[in-house]
Amino acid sequence: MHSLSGFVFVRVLNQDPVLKTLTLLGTLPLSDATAEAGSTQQAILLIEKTHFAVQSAESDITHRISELFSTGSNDIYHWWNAALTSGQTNDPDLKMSVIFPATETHILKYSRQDRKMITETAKIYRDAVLPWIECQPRSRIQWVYNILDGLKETENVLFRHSDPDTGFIVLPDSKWDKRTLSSLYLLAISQRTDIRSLRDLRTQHLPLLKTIRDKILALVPEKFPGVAEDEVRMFVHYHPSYYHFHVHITHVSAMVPGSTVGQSHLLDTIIDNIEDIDPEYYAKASIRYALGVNHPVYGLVTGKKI
Ligand code: M7G
Repeated sequence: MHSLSGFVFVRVLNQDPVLKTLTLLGTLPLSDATAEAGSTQQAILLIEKTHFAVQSAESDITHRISELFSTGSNDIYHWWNAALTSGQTNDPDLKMSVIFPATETHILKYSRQDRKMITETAKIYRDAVLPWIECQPRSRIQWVYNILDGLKETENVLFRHSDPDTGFIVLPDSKWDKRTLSSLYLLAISQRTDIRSLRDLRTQHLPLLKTIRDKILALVPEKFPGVAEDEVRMFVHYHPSYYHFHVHITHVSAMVPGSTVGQSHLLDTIIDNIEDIDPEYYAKASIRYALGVNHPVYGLVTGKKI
């Protein structure tokens, strides 16, 4: 997909004035040769206003302001709105992601919804949640296999450790703009296909978890001078959106949308819980987490229908 021509707006799914994001639902024409002429499918457009490029005396942002609209002033204080001249590839105005064709699961995930704190006991996990996870189609994590098999995003791979047990690949998360270090966001994706989530982690996985931790702490300051070892944060989501084991790696000061206290588990704490507290910690624990009420697991855990 190379263009948005033919995008037909349907509705706003979500927006956030603090994060400066807008999520639109629409349709796009199918370009597939087998598709009927004029047929369309649903598309989700995630739009975010970008952070400013690195500033210098020769090319600070004021060089790109084409118009100023005064909105008022008082004594020495002056307020304006401004319009920018057309963008450049090294200083884009928007970061956009398109999901096309988008499934109903994507639409539910990206729609504005209430989030609730709920408790998943080990029994609820075994009886209701695990069977649901096992039914998730493999196609939902096709993008992960594309990365692991070297079919997609190969130019972005920062590190590959090949080993059947402890192997993983590190690359930028699609959320990152790939330039703002204070919002650095990478992913470490395990080569193993048998760890669905935090709940599966046991003593046998400690070498994997520790290898990820140690290699990342060395890798990030080397690849991104300006980010120190003690500014690297590593965590796992429970529930994740994709049930293939991966670790989120961010700058400690990065604001991570959706990644709240109720969803993120620090990698070091996970290692400590398994190593020093109980090898079966994550099989036994009641886990309390935040979940959007559209998520199917919300209904499975609470018994409530939305
Ligand atoms: P998660 O914890 O499973 O779900 O993380 P979350 O979306 O609720 O955080 C999956 C992570 O993979 C997210 O941070 C996504 O931004 C990132 N991601 C998703 N996709 C589809 C891609 C992709 O195709 N490429 C890359 N590089 N990252 C992706």
